[in-house]
Amino acid sequence: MSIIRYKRILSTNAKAKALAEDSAPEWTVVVSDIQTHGKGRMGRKWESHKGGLWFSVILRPGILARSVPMLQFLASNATRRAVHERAGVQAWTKWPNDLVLDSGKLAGILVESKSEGDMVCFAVVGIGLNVNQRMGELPAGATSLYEVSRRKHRLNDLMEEIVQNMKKEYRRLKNPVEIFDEWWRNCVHRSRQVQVKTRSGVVKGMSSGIDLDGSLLVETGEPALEKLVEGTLRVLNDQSE
Ligand code: BT5
Repeated sequence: MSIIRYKRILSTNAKAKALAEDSAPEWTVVVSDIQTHGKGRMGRKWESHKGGLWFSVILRPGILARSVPMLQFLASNATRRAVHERAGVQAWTKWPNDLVLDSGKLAGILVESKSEGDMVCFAVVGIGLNVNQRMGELPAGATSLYEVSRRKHRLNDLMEEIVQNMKKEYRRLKNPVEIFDEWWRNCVHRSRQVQVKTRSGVVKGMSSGIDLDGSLLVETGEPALEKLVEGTLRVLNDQSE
């Protein structure tokens, strides 16, 4: 694994994409102390002050373009396990790309890729993990490892563990059922009532599973099952919400 380190950068994903276009090998990692234009999904901003772990990994997985969402689930599993093993914190996965604790959003993942025909040329897996920031340094609705464990963690150890876990998970891409199973077993909204805002409206119902293409299955009763390919999810506390 070759690691390229910055003190400050616009976005590690943007840099990793440029390097991948320039033939950088698989498992090249770009990491920065600060991102000035950290990216979330759908043009959202990712706040990336000092104290968090902001990095991107270049992959050349040789998979079909339609299988790219799998990488998001693979990276979530790898990050969840590293956080447990290295920091002793038990986080939950949340569809489609978050790790959460009771106190808020701990991490977000942004996968960007380039395809030729049906096949992926490269994918960049960007991981943002709130580590040593204190409450006042975090955006609303966010939490950090420091906030739950009350101790500082080494960013580099966490990053190396996440990348090692991704490497271990990599061969599962041929049998993604295992990736989705692990993700679903640790999902915060498994069989719970949820509300999902999608581009075409709001869907409410019981979150009942993940399809092999990464879609969320929601039992609404009208029709019985909706399959959502994108959206922003909120877990409802009870059926009356
Ligand atoms: C994500 O988007 O959760 C994907 C975030 C990926 C960030 C990594 S950092 C390394 C790499 N380089 C990049 O430029 N990006 C990747 P999304 O699901 O759209 O969530 C974005 C929303 O999360 C924002 O609209 C805020 O509400 C919230 N948010 C922003 N910064 C946050 C933070 N540090 N912690 C928790 N929540 C945050």
